[in-house]
Amino acid sequence: MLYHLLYPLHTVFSGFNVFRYISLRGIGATITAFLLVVCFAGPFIRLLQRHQVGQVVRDDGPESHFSKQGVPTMGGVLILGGVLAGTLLWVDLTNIYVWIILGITVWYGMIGAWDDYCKIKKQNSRGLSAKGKLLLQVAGALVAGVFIANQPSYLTTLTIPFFKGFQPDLGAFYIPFVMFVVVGASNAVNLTDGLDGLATGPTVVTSAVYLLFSYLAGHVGLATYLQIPHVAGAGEVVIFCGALAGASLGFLWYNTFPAQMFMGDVGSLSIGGALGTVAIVTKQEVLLALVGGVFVMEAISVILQVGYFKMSGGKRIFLMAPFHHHFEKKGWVEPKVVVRFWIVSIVLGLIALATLKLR
Ligand code: 57M
Repeated sequence: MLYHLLYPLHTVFSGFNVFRYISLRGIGATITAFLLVVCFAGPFIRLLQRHQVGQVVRDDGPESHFSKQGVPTMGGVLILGGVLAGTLLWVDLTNIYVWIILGITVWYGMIGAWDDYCKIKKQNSRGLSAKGKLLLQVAGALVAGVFIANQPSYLTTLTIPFFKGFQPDLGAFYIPFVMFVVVGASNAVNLTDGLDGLATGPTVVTSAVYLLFSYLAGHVGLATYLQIPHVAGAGEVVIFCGALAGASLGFLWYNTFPAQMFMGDVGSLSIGGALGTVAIVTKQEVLLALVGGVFVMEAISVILQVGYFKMSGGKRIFLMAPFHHHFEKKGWVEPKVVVRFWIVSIVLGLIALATLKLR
């Protein structure tokens, strides 16, 4: 909004020329989202407590989690508020990619909020049916995929890290691929969000890395120099990534151990859907598996555990899945598991950035 209100006034006051710069608006969105979440978190937590919006903890999990019963949840509403406010205040509102990303973020947030509401209402950890949730996620990703693939200058090729020359064109199969990435990322973040700050930390890292990817993809000179796909208009996604990083940092202030608030499915599903869509828009789809390696590792641990559990008649590969519970069962205290997963996330983010030059 500020871009439309103040930049045109640069002819009157040259200082407003700065609102043209994506870098400045990205920093503005980050700080705006961070401050909004931090300032409103206290009243929001009290609101959740007043309305008994408290976590229902599964009885088959680690004993250390039983004390978490009743912790205010659905803090993801606050994250979404910060992301929307930060983005809409600083972005070029005519950018279609940002609206597609916001659309997925809100749609997946609504799915998660419904799931959270069902869990709280029924006072059990089941919520929406897995099939129902998946169907709604797939439908949203399909719409986003069709919109993205039909943008005039958008290429349906795949960017493979380390291989500059090899960019296979998926054609019509790009849309199912988009659905796989967006729905997969959403559920991977959802599974990861099982310890205080565990999903929030890698969200900040992934948002920051994709903030840079957005800037590079949207800049024709830099994209050409780095030999990565140029996506006209992707530069505005910097503002969204900044708002997501800022809002997540603000939420982490209250979600770090011992958490005063959980994000709920409203937060985890929307964050994952948003990151998946950003990866598609910036044409760094495959690299999301590296940058978001913690999310991928958690999801794979569940797939392997459940698959082996069923095939072997009840045997387990890990002490418990997702992977973070395995370390809890090994006796690691919760903050140790979380901070070590953050460290892995940061290292993976740095390796992903290095691939820009290692091609
Ligand atoms: C998402 N939700 C947390 C909170 C958060 C197939 C199976 C692996 C599915 C999986 C599952 O149900 N995942 C759901 C994980 C839950 O967190 C809530 O959910 C939101 C995110 N979706 O925002 O509202 C619990 O996680 C803890 N938590 C924190 N701090 C946070 O900041 O401590 C969350 C956020 C919260 C709280 O205790 O209640 C969750 O874990 O349910 N199931 C599991 O993950 C279960 N694993 C399992 O069943 N493994 C079996 C299977 C694979 C055969 C096995 O390995 O043998 C574990 N999760 C729990 N108890 N809580 C174990 C049972």
